Amino acid sequence: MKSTRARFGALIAIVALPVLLTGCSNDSKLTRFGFPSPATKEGPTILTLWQGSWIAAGLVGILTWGLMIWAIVVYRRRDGDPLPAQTRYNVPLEIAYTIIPLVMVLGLFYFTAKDQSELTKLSGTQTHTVNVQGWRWSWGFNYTEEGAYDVGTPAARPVLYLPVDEKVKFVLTSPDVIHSFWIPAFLMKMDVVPGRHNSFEITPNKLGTFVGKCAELCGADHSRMLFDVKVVNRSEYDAHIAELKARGQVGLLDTGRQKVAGATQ
Ligand SMILES: [Cu+2]
Repeated sequence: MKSTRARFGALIAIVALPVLLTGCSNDSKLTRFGFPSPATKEGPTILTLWQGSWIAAGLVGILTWGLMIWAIVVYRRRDGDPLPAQTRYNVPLEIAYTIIPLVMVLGLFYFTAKDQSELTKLSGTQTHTVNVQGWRWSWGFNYTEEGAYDVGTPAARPVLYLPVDEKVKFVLTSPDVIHSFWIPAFLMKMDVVPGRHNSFEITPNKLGTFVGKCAELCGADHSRMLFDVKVVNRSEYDAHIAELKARGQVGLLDTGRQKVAGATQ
């Protein structure tokens, strides 16, 4: 019996070790459970929710698998053992395994709802507003305050410029079907729904070039709905806007697919 307990203890240690190690080491893809390093001020809130959910799930998994393996090993039928008494309809046990998962689901719901309402709140204090238009099969960006736009095609992916450390509000519109505006490094995505103006605010705080894509299967060329995001200094941003204007991309984009003048609300 003693050796069985020792083996069980070793098993738990092996299962728990990666979890404990990931909790102790520095920031890496492993400790982020596969998430990219957040490139926005809001990113750490989303990352913490993701990590917390995985750690909670891992602990529940270890406890559940541990108890199962323990029961299987310690109480296994040995040669000559009679069939044990078969128990069923244990009401306290059934109440317990109804209530415990309910509490866990409510816990996950509470933290998710709390963070989500914080992340989708519109403060109205943004410095820039970008009307993002997604259509089959590319994207257009209206820099509303600046009065300039950029537009892409699947072959020439558009580039969204954002100044670092300045809050931007995205207003998402679609003239055709549902798309989803996703910049993985921002740890945030939102559906682009025809007939709706979905919005969120974000403050990019890392310089660099990031990939953006459509995250809603929208048809044959869905996978070609790519764009780049360049988070740059303010001077570089202003220069880019001036360049768009010099190319004649002034005012609001009207691709002929929809009226966008009302998309700044
Ligand atoms: Cu799409």
